[in-house]
Amino acid sequence: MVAFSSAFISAAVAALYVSGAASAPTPSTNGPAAVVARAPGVTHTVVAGLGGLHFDPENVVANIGDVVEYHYLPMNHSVAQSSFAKPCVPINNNAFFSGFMPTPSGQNPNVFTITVNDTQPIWFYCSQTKGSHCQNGMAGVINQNFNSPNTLSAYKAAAALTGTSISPPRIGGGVVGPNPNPLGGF
Ligand SMILES: *[C@@H]1O[C@H](CO)[C@@H](O)[C@H](O)[C@H]1NC(C)=O
Ligand SMILES: *[C@@H]1O[C@H](CO)[C@@H](O)[C@H](O)[C@H]1NC(C)=O
Ligand SMILES: [Cu+2]
Repeated sequence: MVAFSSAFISAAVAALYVSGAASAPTPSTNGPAAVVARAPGVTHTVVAGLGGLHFDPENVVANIGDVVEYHYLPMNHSVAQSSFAKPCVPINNNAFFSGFMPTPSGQNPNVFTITVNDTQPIWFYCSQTKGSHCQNGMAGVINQNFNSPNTLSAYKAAAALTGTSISPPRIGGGVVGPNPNPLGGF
């Protein structure tokens, strides 16, 4: 997916460059804007269970409109949304939740995708209680505020002190769909 996205962006940028060069021999006010423009819905792949009880990457920087696509490795992970203040429990009744993705081997045939709607930090965790995944570091963040004490390491430290995890009441807040690259290795 990363390779595909990069190629796609490269193609898009090349197309902008070519069209800009063809139509604008001298710099115009439209030039810089065209270069800054990016493909909508750039996809960030996050792999649940890569390197043990871990999301990889676990600290994602995404723009509004980007998509975060969660892939699942063995054994039986989920992704759920919490607040910073209360790790390992749903942020509210509308917390996004992928459901559990039991995966005996390889990658799960499904992925869970969420759309980034704003620039606020989004905290996520695996709600698997068997093995205490969240308490053992299976947590991550999208758009951490790097000027804030609310860091991922602070979140994980607080998570480790929670007794157990709670799953959101229902799957939602994102889309469960077919894995676009189920045989891709991580
Ligand atoms: C996956 O984990 C959930 C939550 O612990 C559990 O309810 C479910 O039975 C598990 N599925 C499998 C196939 O182990
Ligand atoms: C973004 O907005 C959509 C539509 O309202 C919502 O379903 C989704 O959960 C939101 N994404 C996040 C990460 O909250
Ligand atoms: Cu897990």
